[in-house]
Amino acid sequence: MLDRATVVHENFLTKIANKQFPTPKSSTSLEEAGIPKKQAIDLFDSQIKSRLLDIMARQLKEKGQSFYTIGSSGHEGNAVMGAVFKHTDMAFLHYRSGAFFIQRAKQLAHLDPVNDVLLSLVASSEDPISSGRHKVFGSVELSIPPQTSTIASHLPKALGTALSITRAKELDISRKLEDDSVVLCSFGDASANHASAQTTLNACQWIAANQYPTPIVFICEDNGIGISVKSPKNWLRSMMQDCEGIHYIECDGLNIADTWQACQRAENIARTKRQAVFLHMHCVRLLGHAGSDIQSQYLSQREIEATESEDPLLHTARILYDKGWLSVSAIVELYENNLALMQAKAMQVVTKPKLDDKKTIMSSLLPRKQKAVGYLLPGEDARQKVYGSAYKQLELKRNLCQHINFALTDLMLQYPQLVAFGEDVGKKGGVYRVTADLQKRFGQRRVFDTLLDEKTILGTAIGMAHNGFIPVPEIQFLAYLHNAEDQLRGEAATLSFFSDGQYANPMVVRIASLGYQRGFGGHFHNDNSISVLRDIPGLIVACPSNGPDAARMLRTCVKKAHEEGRIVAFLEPIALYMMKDLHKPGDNQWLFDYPQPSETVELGDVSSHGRGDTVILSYGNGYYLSRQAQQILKTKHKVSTKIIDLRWLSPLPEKAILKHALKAQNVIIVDEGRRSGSVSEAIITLLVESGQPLPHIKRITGEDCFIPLGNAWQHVLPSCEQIVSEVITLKNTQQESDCGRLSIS
Ligand SMILES: Cc1ncc(C[n+]2csc(CCOP(=O)(O)OP(=O)(O)O)c2C)c(N)n1
Ligand SMILES: [Mg+2]
Repeated sequence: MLDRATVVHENFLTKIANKQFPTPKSSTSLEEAGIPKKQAIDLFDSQIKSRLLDIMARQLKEKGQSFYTIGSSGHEGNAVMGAVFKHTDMAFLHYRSGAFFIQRAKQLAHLDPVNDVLLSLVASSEDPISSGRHKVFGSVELSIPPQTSTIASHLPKALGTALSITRAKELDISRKLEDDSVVLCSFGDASANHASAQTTLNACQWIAANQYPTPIVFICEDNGIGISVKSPKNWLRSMMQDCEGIHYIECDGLNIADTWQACQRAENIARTKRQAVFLHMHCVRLLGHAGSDIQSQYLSQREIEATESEDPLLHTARILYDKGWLSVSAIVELYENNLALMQAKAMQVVTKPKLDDKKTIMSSLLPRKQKAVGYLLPGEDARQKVYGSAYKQLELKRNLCQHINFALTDLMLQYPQLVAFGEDVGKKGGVYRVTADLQKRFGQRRVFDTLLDEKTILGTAIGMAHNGFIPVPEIQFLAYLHNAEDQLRGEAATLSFFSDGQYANPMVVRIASLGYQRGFGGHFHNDNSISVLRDIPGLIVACPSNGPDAARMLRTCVKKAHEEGRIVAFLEPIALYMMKDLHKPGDNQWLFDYPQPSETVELGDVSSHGRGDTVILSYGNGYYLSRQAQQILKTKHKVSTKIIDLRWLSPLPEKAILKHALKAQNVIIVDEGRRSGSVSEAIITLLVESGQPLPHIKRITGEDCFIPLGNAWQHVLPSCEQIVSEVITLKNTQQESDCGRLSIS
C-alpha cells in the first residue's frame, strides 16, 4: 500500500502534465460566478499551499518533527469562503479548513499563514496562536478563535456570537464585532449528527421563529465520511433542505466557481437579511482521516482511487486551463514554486523553540490581563429608579435569594454589558425567583429566556463573551449542568489555553445547586457532584452559604470576569435560598442586611465564626448545619468550636485553611459533596502535604450515592447531629491520646 500523500502528489503532477483533467461535477463557470482572473489564480494558490502543508506535515511526522497529520486535502474548495467573507467575520473553523485560513490571511498583507501553520504543526512556542499547545487554526487579527477537536462543540458558541451582534448594537455596548458582520462556522458531515450540532441548528430555528436575527453561515464540508463511517446518501440534504428559519444552499466544492456563487448567495442572506444559512459544500477526503488512518481497512482500493481522481486541485487546474488563464507549465510552476517555498520554511520552523517548562505551558490557562474599563458603582438616584418600590427593601434583613437578586440588580446597573439569561429567568424570574423583576428592571434585551437546552445556554454565554458581553447564564439545577458540561470544560475553559491567553470568554454561570431540599425532587434537584467542576483548570468555583456573602462574592466574580476574563461557576445552595431561621423557628438568624454595593469578598478570603481548638471547615449547607451544631456543642457539651466558611471551592483558600487548621487540636471537615473526589479529600491532602504536625482530622461527607426522594435523603448527607457527635468523639479521642502522651512523658 503506497503512502497516499505521495500518490496524490504524484498524481497531480502526472495528470497535469498529461492534461488528464477530471470531468466537471457542476457547470457553473468563472464568468457566471464573476470571479476575475487574479482572484481565481489566487484561490488556486491557496489551495496548493493548503495541500502542500498536509504533505509537509506527513513528511515532518516521518522524521519525528511534526505531531499532527489531520489535513485539509480534498476540502480545498473552502478557500473560496476565505475570500468571499471579510476577515472581520468571526470564523469558528473545522480542522480541515486550511485553505480558508490561508486565503483569509491574504486579506492582511503582513501575515504569513503558511509559516504559522508550519509552526503549529511542529508545536513550536513561536506558533502565534497557541504557542505550541496544539495544532489549531486561529488568529486574533483574522477573527478566528482556535477550536478544540471535540466534534461540533464549537457550534453552540458560534450561534451565541451571531446572536450577540444585534444584541450589542441594540444595547449599544462597547463591542468587538462590526454591526454588519456575520459568523462562520465550519464542520464535517458526520459532525452534523452530533448533539452539539443538532441542538444548535434547532436553537437557530427557535431564535429565527422568535423573529430575532441569526447572521450565521453554517458551512458543512461534506466529504461523505467520518473516519470510517459513510454518511447515508443525501442524508444532509434531506435533513436540512426544508428547515424553517435556515436557508439551505448546496454547492460543488470541487468547482471554485460553483462554490463562489453559493458563498455569495449565503453571504448576501446572512449579511443583509441577517438570516441563517446552511451552506452544504460537497467535497472529498484525500489522504485518509489522519496519517495514522489506514483507509484500506474500510475502503476498497477502487473507492480510494476514485476519490483521489476527484482531487479539487485537478478540478481547479482544469477550470483555469480551460479558461486559458494558466498553461500546463504555469500550473506546474505554481505548484513547484510553492513546494520549494514550503520546504525552505519547513527547514526553518523545525529549528524553532518548543515549550519546555511547566510554568510557560500553564501560563495561558488564564487569559492575558487586558486593561479593563472601570465601571462606577451605581449611584443612589439610579438605584432608586431601577428598584422602584423594592428600593425600601434594601434596608430590611433578607434571605439568600433576595441578596442575589439585589446583587444582580446592582451589578447590572454597574456593568451595561452584563446580561442574565437561562431557562425561565425572564418573565418568571427563575424557578426559585432569584431573577425576579430583573427583566422588568432592565428589559428583555438584557434579561431573557432561552430555549430548554443547557448546551445552548453555555454556548450563548461563550459566544456573547466573544463580543464584549459579561454573560451571567443560569443553569436551573446542578444536575443539568452535566448535560452540557463540555461547553465549560472543553470549550470555555480551553480557549485561553489554546490561544496563549489572547482570547477570553469570561462569564459567571449561576447554578442552583446541592441538596437538603427536605425530600423534594430527588437526585436531579439535589445534586452534590462538585468534583466535576473542581478539576477544570482555571475555573473559579464559588459557593456562598448566606446572603451577604453571596452578594459580596458575586461582585468579585463579575469583576474577575470583566477585568481578567475569568470563568466562574457560582453554586447557589437551593435549600438556603429562602432560609430565615438558624436555631429555632422564628429566630430570623439567617436573614441579613444587604451589603453596600462597594463591599466584596476577595478570592481566597474565608469567614470565621466562634473560637475554640476544634475547627470545623465547611461551606454551603454544611456551614449552616455547623453553625447549628456549634450552639448545641456550646450549650449542651461546653465545647467551643471555630467554624470556617470556605466560600471558594476552587481554587481552595489554601493559605486560610492552613492558618486555621494547623493551629487547631481537632479539625472536622463538613463536606456535603460526595466522599470521593471531594473538597474534603483536597483539604486533607493539603494538610498532609504541608509537612507540619497535624491535628486530629475527621471528615463528614455526603455518601458516594445519588440523593433519594422523600426522607431517605437524610441518610446520605451530613447532618447537624453527626457534626455534634463527631466533634464529641474527636474531643474524647484527643483527650485520651493527650493523656497517653502525658503519661509517657
Ligand atoms: C465528541 C467527539 N467524538 C469523537 C471524536 C473523534 N473524531 C474525530 S474526527 C471524527 C469524524 C468526523 O467526521 P466529519 O465530521 O465527517 O469530519 P471529517 O473528518 O470527515 O472532515 C471523529 C469521530 C471527536 N473528535 N469528538
Ligand atoms: Mg466527513
